[in-house]
Amino acid sequence: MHAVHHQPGWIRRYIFSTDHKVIGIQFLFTTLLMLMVGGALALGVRWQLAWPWERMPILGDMLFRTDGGQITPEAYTMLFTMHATVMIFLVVIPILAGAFGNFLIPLQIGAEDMAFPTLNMLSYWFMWPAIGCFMLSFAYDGGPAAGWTIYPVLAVLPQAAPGSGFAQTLWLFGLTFVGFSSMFGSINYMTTIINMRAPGMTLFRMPMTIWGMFITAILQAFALPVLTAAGFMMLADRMLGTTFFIPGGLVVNNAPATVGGGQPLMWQHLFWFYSHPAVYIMLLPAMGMVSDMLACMSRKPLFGYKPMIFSMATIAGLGFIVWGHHMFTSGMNPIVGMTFMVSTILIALPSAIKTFNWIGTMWGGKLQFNTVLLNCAAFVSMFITGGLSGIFMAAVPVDVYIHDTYFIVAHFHYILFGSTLFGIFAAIHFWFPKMFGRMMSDRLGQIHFFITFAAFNCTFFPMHLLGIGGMPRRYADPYHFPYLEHLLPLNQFMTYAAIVMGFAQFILLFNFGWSIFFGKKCGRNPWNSNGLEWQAPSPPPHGNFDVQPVVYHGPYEYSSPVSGENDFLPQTEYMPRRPDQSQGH
Ligand code: HEM
Ligand SMILES: [Cu+2]
Repeated sequence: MHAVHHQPGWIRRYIFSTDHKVIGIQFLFTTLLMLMVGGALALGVRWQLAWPWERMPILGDMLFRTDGGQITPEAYTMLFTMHATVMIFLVVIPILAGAFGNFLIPLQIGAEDMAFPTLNMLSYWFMWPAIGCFMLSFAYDGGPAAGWTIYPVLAVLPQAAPGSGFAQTLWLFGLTFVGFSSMFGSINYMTTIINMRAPGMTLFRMPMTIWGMFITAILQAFALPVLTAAGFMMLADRMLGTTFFIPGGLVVNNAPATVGGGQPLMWQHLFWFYSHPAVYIMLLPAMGMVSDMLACMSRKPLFGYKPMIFSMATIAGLGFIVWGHHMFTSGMNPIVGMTFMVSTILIALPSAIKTFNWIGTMWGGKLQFNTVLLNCAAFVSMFITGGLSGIFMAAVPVDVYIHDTYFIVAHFHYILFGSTLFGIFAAIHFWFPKMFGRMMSDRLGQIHFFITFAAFNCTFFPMHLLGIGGMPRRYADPYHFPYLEHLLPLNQFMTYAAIVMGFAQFILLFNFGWSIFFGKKCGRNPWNSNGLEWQAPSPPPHGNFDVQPVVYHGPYEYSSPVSGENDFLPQTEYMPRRPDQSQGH
């Protein structure tokens, strides 16, 4: 199907490669590295909440020497700001779209590569200036500290707080670079999925992974420009003297009153107009991948394929009209609040359809109890938990009480860690054989899963209780308030669990690194799966397939009566008519 590819040099092949598989794996390595950085920052946050104002062992003397080895309140603010920044912008978004999107899209639709390979390469390389800006920002006054939501005026006026100086400017540049990276990816994914599908790969024969990536790319393309523009406006406020977000007459830190007629609230609107859709950017690809893996590991067709697609599209559409649920307590008109409340609660409907369909897929299936299935099941159950707390918060009267408490932190960790990250763990184990031609150890995978799953729930479930008990998020010392003092032991328990969870990730990294070199070699289709990617060699060569694949049916023909003694039927195999249909009645 394609001419013999010339062999480019080592640098063009592995560093500045335009091959979607190499770029995907580059994204994977980079984001796994960033996962460790983000995890370390989180442990810093947990240390402070468990043992506030105590000398931190080993690291404390290195990092906070002038403060007696203690985390300072400014440093605490920086820690949670950068933890969220790293996890959202350098781990979850790029691992889903950048790593798995890149690796899987061309393979699953039967294409040789992406539509714009050079743009694809740039999308990876724009991550590095972003990482550079974010990391460099630590060097200025201890790092940016306005939270990942960078609300004005804290984030706009350099005199507002120590971290609001040059560190915040660097943060905004970092955000701009990841924004470019994501946008390059989105354009590529949309074009590739629309234009480069193999013969026979109609839209409704595409695996759910592709649907997830496709809908995410569209979401990204519509939502991201708003954030980018808002980011430029804030940069202009900081550097060029505009006052988009700066109100007049404000006195901050005894400095002279600010001049300006801007609106700090406008930032919140623009930010959440991007960042609510962004939470689906952080979820839909994982939903897609889990749907594919669950069908394979249950040896059953995906329950309700089209409803699954339509619910994803509905979630994405509704995602654009719910941003105000982050601002219920900002003084909005109750009628507006009610509108946002209703639209938000509506999202529970398509979410529930998806949940029931995943359970329906597993129901009565021949469940293969391996690392992949376990992580997928965790994805589904943690999504239910996180979704339920979402409905609580969506109700205005409830949210007025729990807004900005640890309840919120519980909610989004159940969704982002409990579901997305477990989905990613599953995807790593599932597609690793295709990436490297070897299997990861299932035993190590299961050990990693059980420790992480137990520790995850011990760390995050109590956050619901803290929130209902009134513990605010983002306070360096909540125990300063007598009504929160009794929460200290629970916080210490959570920190122990978080430390166990952090160390358990070394099992994953070890399994990953070891298996690249010493894992059991595998053939093309170790999971007996139907997707096109399993028809290519493991790992696929440059250009992917040895013959142009032709698609005859959807990817979920598991245990079908027509598949003969195999319980699966690859998309490239012709599907004979069912015996009852051939009778002609
Ligand atoms: C049934 C679906 C969901 C509902 C009803 C829902 C509702 C909400 C509401 C009302 C808030 C704001 C609470 C407050 O700050 O007072 C919120 C916060 C949040 N949600 Fe959800 N949510 C849902 C699903 C999701 C999903 C799927 C994700 C991510 C993949 C997610 C991620 C977040 C994040 C990150 C925040 C906090 C942002 C911050 O303040 O830093 N949510 N959610
Ligand atoms: Cu939201």
